[in-house]
Amino acid sequence: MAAADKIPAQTDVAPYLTEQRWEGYRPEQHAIWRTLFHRQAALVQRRAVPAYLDGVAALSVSADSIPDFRIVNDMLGRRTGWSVTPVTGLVPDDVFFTLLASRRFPATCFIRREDQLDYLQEPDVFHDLFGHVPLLVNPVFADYMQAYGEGGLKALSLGGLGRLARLYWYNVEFGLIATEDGLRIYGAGILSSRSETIYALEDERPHRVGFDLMRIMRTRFRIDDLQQCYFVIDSFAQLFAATRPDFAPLYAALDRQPDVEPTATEKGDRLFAPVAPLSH
Ligand code: HBI
Ligand code: FE
Repeated sequence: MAAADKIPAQTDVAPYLTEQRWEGYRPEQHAIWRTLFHRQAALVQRRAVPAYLDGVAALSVSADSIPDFRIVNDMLGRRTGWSVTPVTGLVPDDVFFTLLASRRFPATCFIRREDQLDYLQEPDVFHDLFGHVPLLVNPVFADYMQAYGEGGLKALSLGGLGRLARLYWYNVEFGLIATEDGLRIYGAGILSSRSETIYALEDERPHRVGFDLMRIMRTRFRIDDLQQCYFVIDSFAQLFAATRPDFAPLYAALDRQPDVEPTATEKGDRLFAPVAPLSH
């Protein structure tokens, strides 16, 4: 991604920023957070990458209440210089990338309703704070996310946005990582979903393919169901190193290669077996 020499005219992020107004949450809303937190914390304990669990502990994101961004930011700022920036909802791509490039993570403030505990297509505060923010405590991942924002701004001017969105999807949202204790989860879309946390690691159906940058950028994805394909990195350092070079020649090369369906495998794929079912 790198070399942010073609950043487009300054994007105005201000219209999309909002305030969290933590005092305005109702008790029922904190209760929804608590329910989500309790059931998910138990599941991810043995399934998430240790760096993620370290982040949860460091930020004192807990079951007690919806996190107060001011308190999270105090801690996060001291660790890696990132901050959680409250936004109105899904923001346009240029706004999203501009915020990431300046180490601000756009987070939604609303929490899902009681009848949406298991599934929600748009990001809410549980997805953003429980799923995404803990890994921003990790220095390598923190730098990767900033580089992704810079690469995104560049992709906008190179027609590479669709490719780069796939990279985000298959890593930041739905990534798996091979650790010495076996496969673990680091993608926020998985970590904030009860059914996908179990399915992504333990189900026989989805493919689990070893990280390959070009393979990822050729692979389509669906946003309305459990994934049919996951990609497995060896380390955050591997991810960061692989995405450091200039992507312009890669986008050009990809225009001459066919897309891959998420249900398909290819010659050369390094496939991982699911992990043995965990009791809880
Ligand atoms: N906005 N709030 C928010 N959260 C996202 O994850 C997000 C977004 N806007 C755009 C966007 N993601 C995508 O374009 C990226 O996946 C590339
Ligand atoms: Fe997300």
